[in-house]
Amino acid sequence: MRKTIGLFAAATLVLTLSACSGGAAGGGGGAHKSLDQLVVGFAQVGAESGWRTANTKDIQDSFKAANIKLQFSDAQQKQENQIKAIRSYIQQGVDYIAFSPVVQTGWDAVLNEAKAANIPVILTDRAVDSKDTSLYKTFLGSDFIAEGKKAGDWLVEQYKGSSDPVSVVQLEGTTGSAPAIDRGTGFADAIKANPNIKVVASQTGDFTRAGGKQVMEAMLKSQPKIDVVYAHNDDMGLGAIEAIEAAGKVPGKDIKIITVDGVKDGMTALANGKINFIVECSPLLGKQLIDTITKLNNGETVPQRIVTEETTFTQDQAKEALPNRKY
Ligand code: GYE
Repeated sequence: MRKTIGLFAAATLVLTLSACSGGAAGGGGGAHKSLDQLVVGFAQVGAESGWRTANTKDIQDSFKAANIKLQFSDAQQKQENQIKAIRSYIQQGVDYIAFSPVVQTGWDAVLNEAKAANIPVILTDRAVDSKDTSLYKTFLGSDFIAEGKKAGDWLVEQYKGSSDPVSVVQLEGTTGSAPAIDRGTGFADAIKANPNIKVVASQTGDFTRAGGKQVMEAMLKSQPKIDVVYAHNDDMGLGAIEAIEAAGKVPGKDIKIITVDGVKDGMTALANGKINFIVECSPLLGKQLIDTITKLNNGETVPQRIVTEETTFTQDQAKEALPNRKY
């Protein structure tokens, strides 16, 4: 009898092992577990903006609703903290790792460690510039180049038919981050056929309100003429509004303001006429992340890139959208 049980146990072990290695193509280490047995480690960038706060809340709420255990860490916008968090998730042997890379470069070593441990990685919100795409299962989030382009297209449209010089100052996001690089590229591309529209100064405000205010104060002093502010997120635009008002100018009138995100404070400023145009970037990535994990866990393959759908808002559209805005 004991021998029979022993043989049965051995056969089960072989079956389990083969199920694991078979599932590695799709779901890696977690392929044979049910969702409520999974542990997912999420390494967040920080809490730098209204967007980030909404993103964190949406991810935490989505995991709760799906009954999947979430280990969450906040890197305070430092890459070394994010790498530490990812290493500790690898050590704990979590089933999946998701993270929003604060900057684009410098991830290959830690991602190779996750791969060696057979833990699938999902990039949310921001991309890495690694050539080796086998280091992550998918990248889900916005198309930041398209966002920058929408901002530039709107500006070109405003000055259509005029060749008067238009001086733009740009408040960049975190240096080296995918959204800062791509929103700059998309915008430059959209305005390049109009030599009268020029970016006269461009500096990072690190995606924070305080950063945007500080940079704007300095630019108001150093630039003889500013017609337009293009801020890579709402928070920096809101900081710029404070600086513009303190300098005795009217934001939205004396100086036009374009931002990206569409969080509540940004949309309120847009509805009140202090911002002129917002390109939406949705922070609600929780559902997509859960869907992706569910698919991988079932051994299904997922596309290498999942793009979030987004719109843009004028002042009138903001008034209309505000009452139903979730974040
Ligand atoms: O636009 C900004 C945040 O990575 C898309 O990060 C995100 C950006 C977002 O701090 O507000």
